[in-house]
Amino acid sequence: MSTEAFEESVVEGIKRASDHLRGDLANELAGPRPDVSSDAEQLLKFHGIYAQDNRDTRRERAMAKETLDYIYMARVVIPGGALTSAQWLALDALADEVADGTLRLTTREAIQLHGVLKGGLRAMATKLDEHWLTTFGGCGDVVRNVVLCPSLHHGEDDEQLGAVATRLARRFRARTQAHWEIFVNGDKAATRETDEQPFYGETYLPRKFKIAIASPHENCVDVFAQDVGLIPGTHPEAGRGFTMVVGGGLGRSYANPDTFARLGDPLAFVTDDEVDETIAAVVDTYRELGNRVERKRARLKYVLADLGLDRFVAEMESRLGRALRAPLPIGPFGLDDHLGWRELANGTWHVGVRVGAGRVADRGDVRLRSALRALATRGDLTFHLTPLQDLIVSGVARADRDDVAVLLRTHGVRVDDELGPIERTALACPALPTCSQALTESERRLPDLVGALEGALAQSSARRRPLQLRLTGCPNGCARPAVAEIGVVGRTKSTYDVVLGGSGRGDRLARTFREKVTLDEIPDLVAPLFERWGVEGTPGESFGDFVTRTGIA
Ligand code: SRM
Ligand code: SF4
Repeated sequence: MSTEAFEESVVEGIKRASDHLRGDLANELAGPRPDVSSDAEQLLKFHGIYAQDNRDTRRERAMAKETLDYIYMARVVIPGGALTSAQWLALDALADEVADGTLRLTTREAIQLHGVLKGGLRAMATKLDEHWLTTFGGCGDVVRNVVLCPSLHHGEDDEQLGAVATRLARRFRARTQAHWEIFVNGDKAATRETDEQPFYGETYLPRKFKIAIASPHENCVDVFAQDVGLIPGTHPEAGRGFTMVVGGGLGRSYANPDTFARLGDPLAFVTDDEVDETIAAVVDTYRELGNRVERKRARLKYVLADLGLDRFVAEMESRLGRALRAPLPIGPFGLDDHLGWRELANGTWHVGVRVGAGRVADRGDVRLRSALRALATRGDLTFHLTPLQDLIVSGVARADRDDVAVLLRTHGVRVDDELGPIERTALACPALPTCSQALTESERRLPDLVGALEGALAQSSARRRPLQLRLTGCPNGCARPAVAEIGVVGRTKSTYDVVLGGSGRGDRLARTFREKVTLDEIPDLVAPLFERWGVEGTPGESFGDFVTRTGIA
């Protein structure tokens, strides 16, 4: 696929001229305007910051010819998703000091601060830095937050696997002082890293690049939706390592039929010693062959789709100077939402808490944010984010377990069996009012949709069988609806497409069931399917497997 005949995208030029991601950001941030230029918007992304405006007030302000309500979203990268109590408290404080009073846990184990004003960005970055946190690399054309199945922290599989995410994050972080210089403190930055980009070069990657490490037992990270997915295993000759999956990605665009969701292909088995250099070879191949003209078609999955796996393997082998080892067979995966109380091998306990579209807030009787703050204040706990937008509080001593349970209950936080069968694993992206790409509502309508679908389920013969629902405000697919048992995807201002048939284990794409329906219509559309699933489904058969086996979707 040659792109030489076409002009590179504007963003490529902005990156090249940016002096390693500086551009004119320092001046623009210091200036009086609440917004920034479009060039600065692109560069800010590399610093983990999105320029947005409050879409709830956009129309009315534009009609009144008033300045839009410019706000910023800042995404804190947390490789492997683990935070100390002190870090949690710092983020919690920032939610009030600079943001909208909430923390938003993401589907990639990061935390977003929403509604930050331009004047608050430096204070935010400085406080994050004091707690060994950063937004740098949260967005932009680089390797994004490295996701890890939370069970890999807990010694259920292998204690050392928890460190792999941090190691990879360090290995693939862009080496420029720009962030610390612009947002934190120039002098301090000089003692950190150099501006050399031996790995990324001046134009970084064609687009974002995502890595996740799955448990060998279950697929909460959606390993087939990643640019590179790693599944731990033991090879009969090579010993311990990972089966590597490449070229997954779920975003697509209605306007561009040449875009599509794609599951990753098993590429190779790599030992722990080989994993860094093999991922580097994948990233290098992508850096050279990825599309730098059309950003909507710039992801690694299109390189795989266009080249084919065999030619991709040949590219990899020529870069590595050796043959790749064949991958081990994958799965079948089980299901684990990581919720509820569990005892660890070391005798401590952890509790997985359902957050609900990742929004940590105090709302009505449910004072989740206060509960988590109170827990963090108690001391030495670890807060593990999950790829299902939830949180595991770990390190609870046996003697404290009851106290923690009471604390959660008195704050209105329901755990485990108290959760509904769809509510339990439902995901939604933020969409309106912050996301610039949103066609429809998502997070704000999730509770209504869950309630209506659980009502329909309860009235069917399937009753309380667990069911995976994922809702997004557009086909970019940030809550991964393309692999959901029921995916609901914003289509027009008031309608959605419904896809069905993901397996719940992330290894099958869902298929279109209905197009352009309203959210209110969906429960009636799927209710007859719930009834058939209850009556005709085989024991233990998931809804997604049922609709696929019976050809409904
Ligand atoms: Fe995403 C863009 C939110 C995970 C595919 N995503 C966006 C932006 C930044 C909108 C924008 O470009 O202006 C959204 C910010 C909205 C807001 O106000 O917060 C946004 N994406 C999210 C989060 C917060 C959703 C969530 O509910 O948690 C997730 C943050 C992840 C993180 O911590 O890094 C998030 N996004 C995903 C995922 C799921 C995943 O990675 O596991 C996907 C599908 C997988 C994939 O990459 O294919 C995803 N987001 C996209 C895309 C489509 C990319 C493409 O290949 O075309 C966009 C659009 C873009 O990049 O231009 C996008
Ligand atoms: Fe925004 Fe679309 Fe992602 Fe939802 S799926 S957050 S609407 S880009």
